[in-house]
Amino acid sequence: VTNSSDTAQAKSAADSTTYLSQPLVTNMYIADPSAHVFNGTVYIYPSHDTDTGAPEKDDGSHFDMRDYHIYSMDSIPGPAIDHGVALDIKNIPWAKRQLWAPDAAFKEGTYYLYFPVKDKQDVFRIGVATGSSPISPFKAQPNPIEGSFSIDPAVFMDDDNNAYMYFGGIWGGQLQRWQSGKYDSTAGQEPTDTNADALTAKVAKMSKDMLHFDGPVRDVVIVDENGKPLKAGDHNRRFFEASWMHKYNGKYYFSYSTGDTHNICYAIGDNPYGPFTYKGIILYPVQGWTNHESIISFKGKWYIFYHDTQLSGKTHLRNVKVAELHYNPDGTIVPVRTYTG
Ligand code: FUB
Repeated sequence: VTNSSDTAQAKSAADSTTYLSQPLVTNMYIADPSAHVFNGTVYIYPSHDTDTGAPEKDDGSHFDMRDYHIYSMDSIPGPAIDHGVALDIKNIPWAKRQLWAPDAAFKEGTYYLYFPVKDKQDVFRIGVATGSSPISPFKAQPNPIEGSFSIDPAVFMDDDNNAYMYFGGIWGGQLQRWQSGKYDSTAGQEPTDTNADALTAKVAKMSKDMLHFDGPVRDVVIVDENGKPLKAGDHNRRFFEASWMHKYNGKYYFSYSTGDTHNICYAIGDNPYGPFTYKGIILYPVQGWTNHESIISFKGKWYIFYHDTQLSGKTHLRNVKVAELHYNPDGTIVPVRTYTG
């Protein structure tokens, strides 16, 4: 027999063992948090999840987002302040639907908001919008970035002021449809030969004005401990989506989601183009199908931002969280487990 107070205590105990960190924002569903430190403040550039009734499919139709809100935090874990709508799909002239995971960058007085969205032909492209503050409202360029495709842009500003965009996502993110260099809507989700090299993320150097690609789009090659590219059948380690780049002790850490196996993994390289050697899992699976990370240093500590579905229990209505990250003396990352359900 339990009374209501016993029940409340039991629930609270279950919650604390299931979720080892709590949502930063509880009045809206947000996901895909790209965190940056600008002028000593943490800004989060997330997707804004909504339920439009779009059906749940492998092509990700149920992630049917229409605008972005930006959040700021003076300290971690918050509070996170909502700065309202920063960009609405109706103000992106070439966009049709599905405003997915964004990122932001700053250069010479201008803030850049990068975003993937399907164009009028239902093909994902990557666009850019500019503003004068980290929370701006942002004004979209009239066309997508020339030569861009697929989803999940992550723009990394190196110490020498050169910027690189990492991008791509397979399955609903359409990366597999660009293998020949031209869009092929009939391409399967992944190579059928499990011993073929896995599809992988793309990287392009950004032009000085941050609005174009400067040079070719290259593969982000991730190799195993023997120097061989990861294979298509290696679903626990191969790239799926959610690229992020951060630098630690002069090394380049490329992180990503493995999608259907739900890990956030990382690989280390000596330069922004790689190759990157696979090192392990950073964040074990959370509640919900997707996960999407960003990694920053703030006030002398390292953090990983990510999402799960604690608030809704629905895969397309997500909430953002943060956990501290720790590095071993050899530069490897201590894996984080935030969900014990
Ligand atoms: O939010 C829609 C998509 O789900 C993102 O672009 C992916 O990274 C995944 O989180």
